[in-house]
Amino acid sequence: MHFVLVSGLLGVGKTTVILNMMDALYESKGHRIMVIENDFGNKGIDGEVMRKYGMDVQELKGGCICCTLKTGLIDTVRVVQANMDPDIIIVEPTGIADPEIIINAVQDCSGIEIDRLSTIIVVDAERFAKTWKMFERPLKNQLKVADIVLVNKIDTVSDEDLDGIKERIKTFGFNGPVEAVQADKGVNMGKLLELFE
Ligand SMILES: Nc1nc2c(ncn2[C@@H]2O[C@H](COP(=O)(O)OP(=O)(O)O)[C@@H](O)[C@H]2O)c(=O)[nH]1
Ligand SMILES: [Mg+2]
Repeated sequence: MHFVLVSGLLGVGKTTVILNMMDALYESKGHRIMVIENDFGNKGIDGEVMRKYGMDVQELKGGCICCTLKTGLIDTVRVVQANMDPDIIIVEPTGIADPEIIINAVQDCSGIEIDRLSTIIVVDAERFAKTWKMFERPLKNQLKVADIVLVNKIDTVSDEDLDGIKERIKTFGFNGPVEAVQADKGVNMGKLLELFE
């Protein structure tokens, strides 16, 4: 099972990215995907959406999985794997969750078989310039475990702003792939799908 964490601050577009990925992964590649949601933004992945992809959604109630629901997440992943055995489990934690804690928790847990683990970090191009100072610490924590960074909402910024954001991400210590995307229109999402080859 391929465990995929889609992390990033509230409103950056995590759910939009996941919906876009599911279309590509399910419809063109036929992967069986399960999404575990711990983020209750205005745009949720509800049971109806998951049933379209042949699965039922699991909602974790009661807050952030990295703290209060750490064991809740583990149990959920274990049950999902045992009962549904999907090819891919995608977890969307709340914006404030530290992805490293989640990764350590699922890796250390017996009863969960993970062949592959990928961490996708999403940042919001529109808000990045205004918020990076305030969120420097959580951003650095997220980048530490990222396999790929998506700079989302590129429709809202200039090329110059985008260069500045990429530069900042580098100075934060991330040297992996940084992709500029517009998730709500599926623009430039190809590189992300390479994670699933
Ligand atoms: N302009 C623009 N808005 C986007 C894009 N992707 C997502 N959004 C919007 O950003 C908002 C937050 O998206 P959502 O996926 O719910 O973010 P989450 O909280 O990280 O899951 C929604 O209103 C989306 O429609 C994009 O590429 N461009
Ligand atoms: Mg969301």
